[in-house]
Amino acid sequence: MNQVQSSLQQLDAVVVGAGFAGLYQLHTLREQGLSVRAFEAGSGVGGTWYWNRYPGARVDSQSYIYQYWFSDDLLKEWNWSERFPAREETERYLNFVADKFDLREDIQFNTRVTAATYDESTQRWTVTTDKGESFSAQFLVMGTGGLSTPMVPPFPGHDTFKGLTLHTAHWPKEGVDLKGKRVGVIGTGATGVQVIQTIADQVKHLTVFQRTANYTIPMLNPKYDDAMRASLRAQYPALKERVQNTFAGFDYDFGDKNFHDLTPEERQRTMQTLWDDGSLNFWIGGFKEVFFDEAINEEISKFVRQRIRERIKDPKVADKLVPTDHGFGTRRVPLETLYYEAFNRDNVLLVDTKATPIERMTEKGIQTSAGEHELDILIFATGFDAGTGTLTRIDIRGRDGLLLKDAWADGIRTTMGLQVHGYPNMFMTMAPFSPAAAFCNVPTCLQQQVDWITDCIQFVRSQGLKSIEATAEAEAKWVAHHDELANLTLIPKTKSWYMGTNVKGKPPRLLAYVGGANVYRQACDDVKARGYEGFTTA
Ligand code: NA7
Repeated sequence: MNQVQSSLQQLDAVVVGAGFAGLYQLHTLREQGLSVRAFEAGSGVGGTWYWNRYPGARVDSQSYIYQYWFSDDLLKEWNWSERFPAREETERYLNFVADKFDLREDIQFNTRVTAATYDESTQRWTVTTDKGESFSAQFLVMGTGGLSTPMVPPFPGHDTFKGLTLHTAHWPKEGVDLKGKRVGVIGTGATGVQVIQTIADQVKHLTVFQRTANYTIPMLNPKYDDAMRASLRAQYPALKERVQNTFAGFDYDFGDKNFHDLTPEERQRTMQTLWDDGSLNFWIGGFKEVFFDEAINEEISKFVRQRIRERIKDPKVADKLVPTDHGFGTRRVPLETLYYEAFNRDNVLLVDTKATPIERMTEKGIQTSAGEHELDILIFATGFDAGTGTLTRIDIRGRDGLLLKDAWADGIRTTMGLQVHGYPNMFMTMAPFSPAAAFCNVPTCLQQQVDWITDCIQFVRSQGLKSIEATAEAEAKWVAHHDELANLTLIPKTKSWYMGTNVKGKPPRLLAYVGGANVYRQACDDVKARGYEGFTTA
């Protein structure tokens, strides 16, 4: 160990982030007897559910599968109150987990990791924080989340606006009083939908700036009573198994249903049944052809368009809200509750920013090509630099000082989203080219990744080794496999954060592995079973 490193605090592992992945990773590594410290930029645990405090924030996965499976006690003790819990409940759950397993004592809050440098001579990472501290760790796990770097469009005149601007992911803890205010919302993705439907009847006037209309599914969100909870609890062992064996880590799956085998009547009936489930079942438990076959996708899209149109009073408004420029399911499908009814209100105005683009922000509000919209508050529901954004904003330097941002400049590469060649002993969760990056019920895929990382670290230590690293060959093979599958789907034909096209200058590339969470898990298990095939150890 060199002099500089030996003067640093020595740890076995550093975990970055205290959301779903970070909390579990801290727990599993500690259970193995490692000295671990987690760093979290927020003042509390929860990750996404800590930061995104905007009105109406809610989970689009059913609570009974949006949870940890590792502790029977936890499964017994935690009571979900409804099918799709609000942000506050999910944050409470993650706090409950942190308390139950005494995780806080090893989490340093209000601390952002700014740099991590690999030292080849010691085979250790030096991790630096914004508090000016540095730590030396053998292993580094980035639990930094896939949607944690918010994006605000660089509209000219931003600073001239005299009102309040807010990004949904940086919502103040103390809340914002929107009553009696003229509010603008830019963005109609999953976040915008939740904000708009929640605040429409609270504000004096709401102006929604929509660039792309989205397909949505109405959420069915019953409250749970003790009987319902008991019934779900009885299913937990089966559900724990089930979610690991489906395409997207949910309890529902495509199964054997083939759209082309059905008569038109059967198609309509099946679609209606899936629709009535009030969940993402219609999308990722429906027909797999939705991702591959343009004609079938169009038929399914038509069904959804009709369901949307019939709820909107003004046909001109409906023309704007009904998506026509892309196929259903090729971007994230939000669940909604009375979203379209919000646009039937007199105090809500929809502005189509493709027809009348936003030109600039002014002192009073937003100037589009058709005129000025005066606002007191402007909410940016404008999304994130997904997948890579958070990792490339940290000064991560692997072998030969190569900055991760530069390593990815000519194209993203990862080995199963878990490692990058040239960055030994560094692991990632929710990173590009794994299903966790987008096509998964996030806790299912994060637990699988954390378990794999934990086993891998255990393997290195038990063999008396110091490092493990994906080979360039294995990485190239995985990337080629990822790209091949991605290009078989319709997803690359549509602009979305899935493709990185929401970030200026980001080369279009499907971020998430589309082979299925089940297939991915098997691939990860196979690597492990073959003694970490495709990885070199030292
Ligand atoms: P998304 O899904 O990336 O949505 C961002 C929205 O903001 C989307 O409607 C964008 O329109 C819109 N946007 C972004 N920049 C602009 C500009 N310059 N002008 C007008 N409109 C703009 O982010 P979310 O936060 O809703 O959701 C992210 C994920 O979090 C979600 O998928 C869930 O998995 C949880 P566009 O569609 O690009 O035309």
